[in-house]
Amino acid sequence: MKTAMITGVTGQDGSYLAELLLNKGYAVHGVVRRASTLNTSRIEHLIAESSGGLQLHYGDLSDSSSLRRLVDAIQPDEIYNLAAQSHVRVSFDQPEYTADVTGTGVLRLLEAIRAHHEHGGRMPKLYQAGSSEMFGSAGAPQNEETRFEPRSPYACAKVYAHYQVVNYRESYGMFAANGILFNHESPRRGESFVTRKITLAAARIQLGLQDKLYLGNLDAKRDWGFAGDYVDAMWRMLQLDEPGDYVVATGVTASIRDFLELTFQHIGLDWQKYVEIDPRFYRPAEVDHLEGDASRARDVLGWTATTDLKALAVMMVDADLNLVKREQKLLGVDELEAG
Ligand code: NAP
Ligand code: G4F
Repeated sequence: MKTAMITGVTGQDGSYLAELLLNKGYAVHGVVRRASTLNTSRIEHLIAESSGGLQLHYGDLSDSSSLRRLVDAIQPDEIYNLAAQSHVRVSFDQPEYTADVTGTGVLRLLEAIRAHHEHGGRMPKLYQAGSSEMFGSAGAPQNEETRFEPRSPYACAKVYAHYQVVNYRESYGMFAANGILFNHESPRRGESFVTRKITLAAARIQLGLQDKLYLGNLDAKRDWGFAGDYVDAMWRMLQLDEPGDYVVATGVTASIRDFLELTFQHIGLDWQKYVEIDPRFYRPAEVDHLEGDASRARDVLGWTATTDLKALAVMMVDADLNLVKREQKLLGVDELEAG
């Protein structure tokens, strides 16, 4: 049985990856940062179902001692570093914090692995969650040969992490792979990312709980895939004999307008009646066009995306309609009990 350690296990990708690895028979250890409210809602079902499967540990990418201690204690075969301050707009408000967690945090993890190995431990394989955001203003389509032209503190931090991974691979013979993943979404996507913000608002509008949806730039284009597909690519990268860097994408790009169209079409409404522009959601610098060329992932990993944008939008809206209906029902029950 293989042992995996996942940082960022409470996030969207962490939850899908933990499921995938548990299904493959791995012992899975997740790193959770301490919060004043529970942050394990996406993995609650895994903790309950998998006695001896998913085990959680406190740790933080800003705390090297916790990373070192966890690598020594868990002795993983594979480490998936998914933890990050992952919101691009927020990175403009918190640039130092983003650099520390999303950038230097990766260096701390690499050092924890190096120290573990130097003190007689096995060298685990490492997956680093890189991002298409690193391409920034580079022309589309983007692949592994495309120059990084980052346009946000988040993207700069990811570029730094990318090159540290390459450097540790070359300096210490570490098996460390950079995934360069394009946007991927799901019903578990954080509610402040644009796709989920749209599908949740559409569900609330449909059920009469919301009148307006305020958004920023509708012209940006993204290459959106399904998160469940993308964690499989992460796993495949660590099953190879040689480490490498891989773009993971659908190859199809669409604008925020297109996503609005698909989402509202599904519930039979005209998005233009509900959406208003709020400049608060504009960014100091925007990434206009992301469109990935994932030929290397197809040829070497045998990976391709299975879910197109329409299917993704429908999956997300339907999940949000169910979620909002459940919330309404619970509220009704509570009100009855209170009354
Ligand atoms: P996400 O939902 O925002 O999850 C981020 C995870 O990182 C959460 O578990 C979060 O914990 C954890 N985290 C944040 N700061 C931390 C810290 N200081 N120490 C330890 N853990 C910390 O992100 P995601 O969409 O799953 O993405 C996973 C990774 O892929 C991220 O590195 C992201 O930058 C990268 N990426 C994502 C996409 C995408 O489209 N989703 C594309 C390319 C790359 P809490 O739950 O406590 O907040
Ligand atoms: O959904 P977003 O916030 O995702 P963004 O900035 O592309 O970043 C995501 O994908 C990256 C991969 O390329 C990841 F590395 C990163 O961690 C994250 O998962 O914004 C998408 C687009 C942007 O152009 C933004 O300006 O949507 C535009 N947008 C328009 N109105 C909005 C809004 N974005 C957000 N979050 N909220 C809005 O109201």
